[in-house]
This record gives sequence, structure tokens and C-alpha cells, in this order.
Amino acid sequence: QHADDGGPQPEKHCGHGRGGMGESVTRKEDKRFITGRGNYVDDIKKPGMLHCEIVRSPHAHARIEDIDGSRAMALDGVVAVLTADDLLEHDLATMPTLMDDTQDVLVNDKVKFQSQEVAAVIAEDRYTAKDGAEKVEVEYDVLDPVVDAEEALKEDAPLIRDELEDQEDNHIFDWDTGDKEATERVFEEADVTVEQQMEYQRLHPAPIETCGAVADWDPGKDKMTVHMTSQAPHAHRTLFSQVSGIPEHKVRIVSPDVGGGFGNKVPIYPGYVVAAAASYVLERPVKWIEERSENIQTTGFARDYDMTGEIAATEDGVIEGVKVDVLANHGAYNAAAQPSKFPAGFFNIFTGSYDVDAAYGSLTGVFTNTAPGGVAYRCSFRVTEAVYLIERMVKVLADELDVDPAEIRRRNFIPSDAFPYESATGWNYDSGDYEKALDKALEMADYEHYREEQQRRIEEDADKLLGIGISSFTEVVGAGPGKQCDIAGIEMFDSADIRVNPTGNAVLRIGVQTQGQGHETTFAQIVAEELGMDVDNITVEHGDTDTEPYGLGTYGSRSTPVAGAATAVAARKVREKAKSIAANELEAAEEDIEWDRESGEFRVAGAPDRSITITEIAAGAYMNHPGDEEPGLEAVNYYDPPEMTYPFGSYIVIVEVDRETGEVDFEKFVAVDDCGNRINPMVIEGQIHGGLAQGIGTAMLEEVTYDDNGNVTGGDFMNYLLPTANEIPNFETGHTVTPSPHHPIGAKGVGESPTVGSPPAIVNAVVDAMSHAGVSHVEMPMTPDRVWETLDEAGLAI
Ligand code: MCN
Ligand code: CUN
Repeated sequence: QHADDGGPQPEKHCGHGRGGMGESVTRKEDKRFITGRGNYVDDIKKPGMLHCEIVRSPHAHARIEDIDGSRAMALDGVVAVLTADDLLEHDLATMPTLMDDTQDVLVNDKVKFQSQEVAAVIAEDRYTAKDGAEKVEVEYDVLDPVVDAEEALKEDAPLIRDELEDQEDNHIFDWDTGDKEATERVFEEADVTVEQQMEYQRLHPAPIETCGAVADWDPGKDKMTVHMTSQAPHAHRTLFSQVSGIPEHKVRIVSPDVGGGFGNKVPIYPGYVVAAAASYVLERPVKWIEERSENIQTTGFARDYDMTGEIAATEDGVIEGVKVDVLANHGAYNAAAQPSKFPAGFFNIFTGSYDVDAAYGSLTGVFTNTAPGGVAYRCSFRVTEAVYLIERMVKVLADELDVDPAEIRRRNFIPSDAFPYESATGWNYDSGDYEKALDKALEMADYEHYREEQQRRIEEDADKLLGIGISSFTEVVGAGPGKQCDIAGIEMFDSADIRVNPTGNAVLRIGVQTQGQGHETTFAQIVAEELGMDVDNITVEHGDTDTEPYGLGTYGSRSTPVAGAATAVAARKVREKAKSIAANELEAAEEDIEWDRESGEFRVAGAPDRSITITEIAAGAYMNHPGDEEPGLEAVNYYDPPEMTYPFGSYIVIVEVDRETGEVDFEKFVAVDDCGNRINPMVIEGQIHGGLAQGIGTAMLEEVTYDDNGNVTGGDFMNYLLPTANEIPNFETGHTVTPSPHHPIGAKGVGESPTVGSPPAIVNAVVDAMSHAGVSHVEMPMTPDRVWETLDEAGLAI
């Protein structure tokens, strides 16, 4: 099938030297980033700009008795101290979350998590604002907090959301999926069942740039302009307009260069609203920039799932049923960033890459006195948790039956000829070839050799054990069919607008927003491919709601599956019009004009010497347009995907576990990914490397922790450990190509695959080093003391 007949094009057609599909074009954006010319929110300075500092609660659960800002106001340079009362006057004291909950912008009555926003000090400069914040006196009546989800469900637990009518406990939702009865039946009749409890700890996305905003109310134009760290500028504009009452056409959101998002910049945070409210009231621009610990302690966290998985199988290791029960800590508000209709994101894809007859999952969401969030952090809407669960469970089953973990996967994979495939929990997988990816990874990892080496070390009672971990994950990205996926009611389509200039170059405007993924390059490559233009002649613009077409933003690895499709379709519309101009220029009938992908030229059929380039056509569109056509050369597309895309991969991790110290060293790290047709292999490689590093952080280092008083004990970079170059091994990457059958260029997303797929491979490797002694699980992060304790319990420590 070829792109011209609407189907995805195979990779062998890629690369014509113009920077089209499949070429590792150097990233256009890097020139400004590596020469210090990036323009981030904190770089924006406006005349008369004020600075906002937020006063935060030291307590996790407390009623506010009084707030006295007089000592702060007495400071030279402090312009205002804002509290919930001031916001109430403008109806801005609360804001909706993406899950239809209501969150205080500034605490009105009761603090519900440590570092919650209590007041704001606005001053002439940042230092004065900070000094002022320290002088705001708040009287608290301290209440007992509850930070653990299980504790929060107990009858005597303090009620966190007592302002909600009908809320009698800390329970948010019960949600289930799959066929309970059928699954129970499979479990009753199965030869073998295994069960394992596992926690996916609370994580934080921790982008290099924290969140921030510069709000600028212009009373002359009645217009609010907000430069902010946003992964979804248009959706934020709509919500902003709804909350503030300012008509949407009078709100402009600009997301300039963003220093990493990783999901952290999808939700709306009180700081943004406070900055805007302050600008509105004071009629001057107001800047709010978060500090690192504010970012970790208060903005959207990730995971925090306590899961119990079960598998039912035959004695040959054929999986018949999967069951999972989850306790989900959502923090003080239900503020997860995900499509509105999915209370647990896309967690229900937990049967993974396996052909399973029956599956059932049940989840309970719980309020606790911790920061709100959930979902965010390179997660594809909780696919991270689902993949962790199933890939860990398959290892547990393999150990129970004493079958090789690669072999047990092979016995259960959805066969490559079974696609499109409907899973037991109702997902329609578009395409896949799991065995191929696994075989490639096994070969790259020299699997058999390491299995022998592992055995040798056990027999020789070596000081360092060897462990081999596998993960053969399936992702679901590209939300999403508008019928299924929306954010606050807005369907999750996306858009592209291409304008070709008279001199033959073009501007592409897209509805998604890059935070480092390289869209300015890769989206230009799609246009280069589809129009036969040189990639250098295409500029990509994004992130300004005044100029870009409406889109739902970048998260859930949806940019390529949705906006990438919109770009290809818009380019093909331009190509159609170009044909009519070519016919006019070449004095031929339009039906006789053919487009040649290889040369990028338009030709008269049967007369190859009569051809014309897109540059000449562009000139024709403005200087000599056909009488029956409008002048100009441009097109727009709003794309609602028919289905999501299902990238996949196989990762193999080989570790050495030191029996004396519990330290884990990476011996080999192999990642084979399949994201369908590839736009830019080098960009993909970068995405994989970064995501694998984050997977290592997840498995080995990172965790947000709380003590019993609700104090965040993992809320800064001294305690929340990010991986550095020291911890990151050399990655060996490979790929297979299984195009998406419904995507115009056959591409699937890839941005989150490595973070989704790697943690179970790493944990499986560490467990594998000890499984001969009966170890079935180690919780993340697998710190040396945790691993040593496990070694000790298994009688392996020395
Ligand atoms: N790509 C490609 N060929 C494909 C698929 C993707 O060349 N078949 C390219 C794309 O053109 C794009 C990049 O790979 O330049 C990622 O594409 P995609 O998988 O569509 O993901 P998004 O662009 O929607 O990015 C979002 C994803 C998410 S949800 C998180 S979280 C994350 C991630 O990307 N945050 C990131 N990667 C990140 N990388 C950086 N540097 N910074 C972040 O904040
Ligand atoms: Cu889940 S983090 Mo990304 O979808 O922005």
C-alpha cells in the first residue's frame, strides 16, 4: 500500500535526501537551545512586571483560623497580599480539575496537603515577594492527617473532603473492567494460579524547568495574555475562559520554549490562576515561577498504585486469565490528567501483549492528605502501571512453573496474524509482531550466553549474581477517537494548518506543543515527505493560541498519532490543489498530472520531461492561479483518529547483584522498539535514551515519600534522586517496523514507550538474580539496602 492510496507507506520508500520520512535530520530547534537562545517563561520580562510568591502551609491537614498580611504589606515593594477572600470577590477562589473535582486556588477554609497554597504576595521584585511571603502570619488549627491510602479508608480516618456534600469517607471511586464471572470461572478451573502484590511508588515528573506563568491583563483591549508552561495551550485557554468568565477570544495562552514536561505541565495549577487574578486586579503583568521543592511537593505526581495481580494458567504456562485489584492514592483532590471518561486512565490494557481469554480489574480511588495528581510522568495514562503489573506477573508465573521467561512470553503472545485484535478488556490493537521484537532483543542481548553465565555463577557461589530481565510491552497511544476520549468535554482530535508562500517555502502550524520532543523538525519532515519540499524550507509553529489551530496538546504520546496524521492529511490536500495549478502551468489536464514521491515533482503522465516542482507551483498559485481556483496554496486539517495506535517493544536488562552490598550494576541494556513507520530515527533514539534513563530512575532511585504527619520527606533533589550519567549504562537499541494500518503515514507514538517498558525489565532482572533462592519480588525503588535485605532473607547475602 502506498501513501497515495491513503494507506501507510512502507519504510523502504523513505528518504529522498530532502529530509522527509526516515531521515535523521538534525534538530532545527537545537541551534537556539545550545547557543543559549531558548526563550522560556522565566525569560519573559515585561515593563512594569510584578512578581508573585505563594505562601504555603507547613501542615498537611489544618483549618485556617486567620491570615494576617499586614507585616508583609509594610515591606517596601510589596504591592498586595492575596487570600481566598480576595479571590472570592472575583469568583476565582476555586478551579475545576481535569477530573471534574474542585480545587482551592488559595485555601478557603482547610488545608489538605503540605505546601498547599494559602496566600500570595505580589511585589516589585522576586526577592521582596519572597521576603513578604515569610512575613505573612497564618494561624492554623492543626488536624490529624492521613497519607496512606489503606489507612484513609479506615472508619476512624480523618475526613479530608468535609466541604463536599455527601462525602462521608475518603473514598473517591470504585471502577471495574472486564468480565468478573468469566474470569472467576477461569481461575477456579486453572491448573496453576499465581499472585503477587506490588507497589508502583509515588513519582514526580521533575522536568528541568519548573512550572510558571507571566499573566498580562490589558485593560485597553480587555485581553488576558498568559505565557505559561503548558503542554496543552488550547485546552488551557478554554478552561481559563470558563473559570475566569473572560470570553475565550479575549484570552491568549502562549507556551514558549518548555524545558521538559513529562506530564507535569498538563494540569492547571493554582499558581497560574493566582498570577492571572493578580494581573487582572492590579492591571500590571505578574510573573509566578515555582521553585524546585514547590514543584516536587505540590504539582502533579505520578503512579502511587498498590496492586495485587493474579494469573491463571495451564501447567504448560498458557495464560488463561488475569486479575488485578488496585488501591489508588489520588491525593487531596481528584486531579489526574487523563481523558475525562477514564477514572484509571488506560490501566485496563493490563493484559498486555498476551492473548488472554478472561480478565478482570477492580480499582478504588482514595483521597489522602498528599498533593493531588496521578497519571502524569511519561505514562500514556497509566499504561506504565499496567505494563509493570503484567510484565512482573509473567515473570512470577515463569518462576512458578520453572519455564524460561522468554519462552513463556512466546507461548502467550497475540500472534502477528491475529490483528486487528480485541483484548479481553475491550481494546482494539491495530497491529503488532511481538515475537519478532523479542527474537531481535534476545539475539542482541546474547541471551543464551548470559543464561549459562548466570548458572555458572550460582554453581560457583560467586560474589556477584547475574540476573536477566525481560519486558515485552504493548502501549496504547494517540488519544483518541473523540467519541471515547475528551478533556473536559472537548474531543481529543488534533490539527494542522499549512501555508505555502509564493517563494515556495511554508509555515506549518500545529495544535500540539513540544516540550523537547523535536516537533519543529519532525513535523516539518512530514510536510517535506508529502509535498516534495526541502525540510529546511518549512517552519513549524506551535504553542500560541492566537495563531495555531485548536488542538488538545502533547501528552499520551499523541502528537505523532494525531497531529502527525493531521499534518499528513493537510499536506495531501495541498498536494491536490498543487495538481490543479501544475495542470494550468504545464497546460495539461488535471487528471494527467502525477506526483512522483521520489523526485517530489509533478509530471504529465507519459511525458516525463514535462514536470514542475512545488516551488514553481507555489509561484503559480499566487502569480498565475487557474481561473476556476482560489489563489493561494494552503490547507487545514482537523484529525479525529479512527483508533489509537499500539507501539510495542522488547527490552532485556542484564544486571549484576552484589551479595555483599546489595548494589545493582547494569551489565547490558537492550531495547528493541517498534513505533511503526519512523519519521526521524535519531529523534526516536533520543526519546528512547531519555525514557530509559527515567525508567532506571523509577526502578532504582525515585520516590516521593511522606511521614505520618504528612511532611513530604522526598520533596527535593537531595531526597528525590534523579539518575545521573553515573547510573546510566550504555543502551543498545534496535527496532522493528510494523506500520499502523489506519494512520496516514503508518506511524505510532514512541515518546513514552521506554519509560513504560523498562521498569519491569529492570525489576525482573534483579528478581531473576535471586529467584533460584525463592525470591519473587523486590519493591521499587530497588535501593541497595532493600536489595540487601532481600538477599539476606533469601540466604544469599555474604
Ligand atoms: N517520532 C518519530 N517517528 C515515530 C514516532 C515519533 O520520529 N514513528 C518522533 C516525533 O515526531 C516526535 C517524537 O518522536 O518528535 C515523540 O513523538 P510522540 O511519540 O508522538 O510523542 P509526543 O511528541 O506526543 O511527546 C509526548 C511524550 C510524552 S507524553 C512525554 S510525558 C514525554 C515524551 O514525549 N515528555 C518529554 N518525551 C519527552 N521528551 C522530552 N525531551 N521532553 C519531554 O517533556
Ligand atoms: Cu503521562 S506523562 Mo505524558 O502523557 O505528558
